[in-house]
Amino acid sequence: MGQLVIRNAKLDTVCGVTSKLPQGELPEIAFAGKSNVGKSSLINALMNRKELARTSSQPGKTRTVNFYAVDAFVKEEEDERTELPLTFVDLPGYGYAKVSKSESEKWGGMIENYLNSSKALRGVFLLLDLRHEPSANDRMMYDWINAAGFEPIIIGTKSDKLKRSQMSKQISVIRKGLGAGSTLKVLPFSALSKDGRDDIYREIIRIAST
Ligand SMILES: Nc1nc2c(ncn2[C@@H]2O[C@H](COP(=O)(O)OP(=O)(O)OP(=O)(O)O)[C@@H](O)[C@H]2O)c(=O)[nH]1
Ligand SMILES: [Mg+2]
Repeated sequence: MGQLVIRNAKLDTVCGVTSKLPQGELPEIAFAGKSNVGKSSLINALMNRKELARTSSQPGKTRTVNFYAVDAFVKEEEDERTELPLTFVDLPGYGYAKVSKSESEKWGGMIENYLNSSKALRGVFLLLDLRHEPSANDRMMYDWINAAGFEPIIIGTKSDKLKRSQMSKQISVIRKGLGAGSTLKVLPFSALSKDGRDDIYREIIRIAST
């Protein structure tokens, strides 16, 4: 399989609770997960940009659905190229305690509506902190993704905070917590070291080319 090369990326559309979702034609890859899990950091790492997606030590930073236009191609063997323009979708983080219940319900509605109504959505990555057991909200998001007809791919974030020897145990903890079997993909990733990025690029090529 070829290698994904991202030439350029820019923030294209920002949707609040009341905005109409864009009707883009390019394949959309969405990133979901609780607040502070590392969605924006992952998207920056994938786009090779330090701060295109805003990150913060303060949770609840991304309160909108942000669409990034990604100019990419797949570098095949023999130096051949296949253009693969994409849209990355940074979903608002859930489970942030300081947000009122009514506001977090609005976000939930926005995420669920997006998952069920986007015609261009091809795949959803669900980010979970590799160190922790999935929460009730994580399980709900996992169920929403499945219910919308997508096979979630889990990214276990902040892998730099774990010893390599602890990783496979944590992958089992995550699968068990979600009630999933060994076929569920769980990819460890670190935004600090970029470890695991190539595996995610490979999944993106697979998702976007089918
Ligand atoms: N050590 C470590 N820290 C990380 C990693 N990824 C993200 N962080 C840190 O975790 C915090 C939250 O990261 P964000 O990328 O803003 O998280 P988010 O999921 O976009 O959060 P919301 O926008 O609130 O939903 C920041 O302080 C990041 O620097 C990682 O792989 N390793
Ligand atoms: Mg964010």
